[in-house]
Amino acid sequence: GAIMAADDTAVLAASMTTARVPDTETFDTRAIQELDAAHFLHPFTDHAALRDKGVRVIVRGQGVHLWDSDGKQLIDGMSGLWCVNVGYGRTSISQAVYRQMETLPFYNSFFNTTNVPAVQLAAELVALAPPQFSHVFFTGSGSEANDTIVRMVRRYWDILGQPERQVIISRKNAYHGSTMAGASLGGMAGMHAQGGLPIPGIRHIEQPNYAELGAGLSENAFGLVAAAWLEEEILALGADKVAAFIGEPVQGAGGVIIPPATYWPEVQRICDKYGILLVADEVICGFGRLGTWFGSELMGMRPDLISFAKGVTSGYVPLGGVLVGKRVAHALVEQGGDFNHGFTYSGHPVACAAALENLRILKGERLVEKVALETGPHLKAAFNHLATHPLVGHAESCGMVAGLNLVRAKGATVHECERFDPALGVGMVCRGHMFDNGVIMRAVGERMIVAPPLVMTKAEIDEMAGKIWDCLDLTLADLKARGWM
Ligand code: PXG
Repeated sequence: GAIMAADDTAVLAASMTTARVPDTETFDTRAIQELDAAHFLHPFTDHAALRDKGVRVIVRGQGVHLWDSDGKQLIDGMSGLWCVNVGYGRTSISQAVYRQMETLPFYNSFFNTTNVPAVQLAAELVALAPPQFSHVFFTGSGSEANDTIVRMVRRYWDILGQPERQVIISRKNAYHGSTMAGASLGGMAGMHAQGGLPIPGIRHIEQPNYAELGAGLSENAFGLVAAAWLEEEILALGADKVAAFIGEPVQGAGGVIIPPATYWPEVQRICDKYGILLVADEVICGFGRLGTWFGSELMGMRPDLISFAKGVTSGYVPLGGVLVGKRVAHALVEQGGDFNHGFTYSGHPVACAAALENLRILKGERLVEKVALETGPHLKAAFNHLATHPLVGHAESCGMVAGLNLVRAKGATVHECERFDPALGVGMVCRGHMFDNGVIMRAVGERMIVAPPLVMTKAEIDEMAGKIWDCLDLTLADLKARGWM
C-alpha cells in the first residue's frame, strides 16, 4: 500500500512467493521477520527488543501442537492464549465457517433484524449457563464484553432509579482487557500508568492471593479475610454508591491465582447483603477450563452477569459477549427502553456459526467432564510432581490451568520459600528455555503457568510435564552460571 516504504516491496514479494502456502520447508522466515519489524505493532511488546531478538513465526497447528517457520514442533501449553479449547485443526469448525460465509457472511442485528446462527447461539449459551441467565449480548472480544458490562450495570441502576450507584469494585492484579473500561477494571499498574486510567468510578481491592498475602493464616481463614476486604470497601464508599463487584473465578493473566474455597461464597454473601451485582469475568474460565461449563459454578458464585470470549469459539474467529441474568435482563427488557450500546459485529453470523460447532465438539467429546474427571486430575498430579523440583517452591492447579513458582530455596510452607529478586527476570529466562525446547508456557514474574487445550491427553500431559522438568533443570543450571543462585 501507499504507506509501505519503497524498499519493502522486494521483501514483500519474496515473502509472498514463499509464504502463500505456510509450509515449514519453504517459508522465508527472514523476509517475514523484516516485514514484521517494519510494520506490525504487537500487543504488549517492546518493539526495539523484539527486533533485536527476531520474532518467532508460527505457521501451523494440529491438535495440541504448533510448528514454527523453522519446522520446529512445540507443545502448546497455553491454548494459543487461553482459548483454543478444542485444539488446532478442527475441520468441522472451518467447514461451518465456510458454509456460513457462503450463505450470509454478515448482516447487522441493529434495526429489527437478526440472523439464524446468532439466535441459535444465544439460546444454546443460555441453556449451558446457570439457571439465573436468560439473555446474551454479543461483542467481538472479552474487552468489549467488559466494556459492555460497565455500561450495562450503570444503566441497570439508572433504570431502577438509583443512578448514584456507579462504582464498580474490582481487584488489583486482575486482567479484564485492554480497552479503556477493560484496562480500568483490570488492576495492572503498568496499564493504568499509560493513558490516564482508570476511568472514574472504578475501585480496586486486594486479590485473594494466598502465597502473597496469606502468611500466618490457613488458606480458608485467608479466604474470609480477603472477602472481608470487599465489605470494608463497600462500607467506605457507602453501599448506595456501589453498582457491582467484578472478578475472574480464577485469575488467569495475573498468574493462575486460585482463591481459597471460602472466598467466593463469602463474596457472594456480601454482594447479596448489600444488593450489589456480582459479575464473573469468565473469559478464561468459561467453556470447560476448570472442568465446569463456567468457573462460577465450581467456585460457588451466583453471578448476575458473565463476560465471555476466547473458548466460546476456541479462538478460531473472534467472539465475545455478556450473559445477562434475569435480574438485569428484566430491567433492560421490560423497563429500560433503548440501551444505547452495540457493535457492528454484535451477533456476527460467521463467529456464531463457529461457536455453535465449537460447543457441539465440547459436548460431543464430553471435554468438560473429561477435564473434571480425567485430564484435570492428571495435570494436578503432574504439577504436584513438578513441585518436587529444586527450583520450584509450590505448584497449584484447577482443571486445565496450573502454575508453579520458581524460588531460590524451598521452604516448609509457601510463605517460607526464599524468593528471587523480581528485577532479575527469572521467569523470562525459564520461558526462553521452555520455548527453545519445544514447550510453550507463560511467565508472570517468577510464576510459570499453563492452560493447555482441553483435548490434551494424559500422554500429552506427561510429554509436556517431562519437558517442563527438563527445562527447569536447564534453567537451574543457567541461573547458577549467571551467579543468581
Ligand atoms: N478478561 C479476561 C479474564 C481475560 O483473560 C480479557 C478479559 C480480554 O479479552 P480480549 O478478547 O479483549 O483480549 C482477557 C484476555 C496474558 C493475556 O498475557 C491474557 C489475555 C489477553 C492477552 C494476554 O495472559 N486475556
